Amino acid sequence: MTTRRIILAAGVLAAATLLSSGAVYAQAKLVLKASDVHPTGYPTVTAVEDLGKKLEKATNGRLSVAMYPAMQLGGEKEAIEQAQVGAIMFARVSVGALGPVIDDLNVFNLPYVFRNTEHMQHVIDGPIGQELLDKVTNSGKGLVGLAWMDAGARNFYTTKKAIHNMADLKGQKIRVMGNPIFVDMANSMGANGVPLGYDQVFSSMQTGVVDGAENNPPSFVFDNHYQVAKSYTVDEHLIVPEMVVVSKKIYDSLSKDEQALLVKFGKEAQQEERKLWAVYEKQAMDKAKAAGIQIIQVSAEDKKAFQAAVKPVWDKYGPKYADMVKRIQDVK
Ligand code: GTR
Repeated sequence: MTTRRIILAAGVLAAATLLSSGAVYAQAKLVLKASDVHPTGYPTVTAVEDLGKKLEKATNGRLSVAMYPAMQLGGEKEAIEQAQVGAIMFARVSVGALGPVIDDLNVFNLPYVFRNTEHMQHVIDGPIGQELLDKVTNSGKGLVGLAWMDAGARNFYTTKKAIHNMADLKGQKIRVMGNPIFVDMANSMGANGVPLGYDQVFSSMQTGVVDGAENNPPSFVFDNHYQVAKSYTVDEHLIVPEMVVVSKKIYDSLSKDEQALLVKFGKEAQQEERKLWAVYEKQAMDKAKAAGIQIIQVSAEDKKAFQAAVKPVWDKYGPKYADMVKRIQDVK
């Protein structure tokens, strides 16, 4: 155990002792910590903050949320671990980062599994979405799946050689999220996939450790990646939604009424974030254009080449999720 983990564990133990002492617990105010890699003003951050305001009002201040944005508590792997041990309540993370912890979610990490972002929204809003939230809750991994969040589609961006078609990816070192599916995806397209935490993306591009990365427009712009990567290629290889997971340890310590409030406000946060996302995505593209970023739209034909290239990824990971993939495809 690192010193930090020991301190965290000690804190959790102290909190648990306090919580179990009946009367104190009933009255005690509880500040629930939330972690997000994105800065203040980002849709996911605002949606969780607003959830916190509603919670505070509805519980007369007994519960409130303290947001730690902009990677103050580390990257997404760290956020998941902190929620698992009860050191924080909310981890808003990508399903890309959650897949290695809860394998059922990896079906959403298969390239081109969704036809478009609207299809993805219909899937997460429907029975499949609820089923996967429940899988998180019942996984025994110390997490409760509370809500989904939109994150648009992911595209490639590079610091030196712009990507007009797949051939331009050849040999380029591209940062991907820490999930083997994405490494294989990048490699199958001819690039070298380099898995790194989100906290390392900017500096790795700046120092030339990687030649580029891939992400949605808001992350590209509002996390400042566009200051080092000057071309952005719209190919939409991944549509990966995000989740707000909460610590099961803390969740279980709440009253049934409080849990119900959390679930209700979680559902509202999902819809609120979607509206904020649509505005933010457009703002990001406008800002990128205004900053002189070369925006490259891949042709329909080239997109087919990208899709064909990821066949080995589907051959390797797809069969396990065949039933679920079929159900996803059946969603209109
Ligand atoms: C962003 C996402 C983050 C994080 C990041 C990444 O789009 O909102 O949760 O997963 O991508 O690439 O690591």
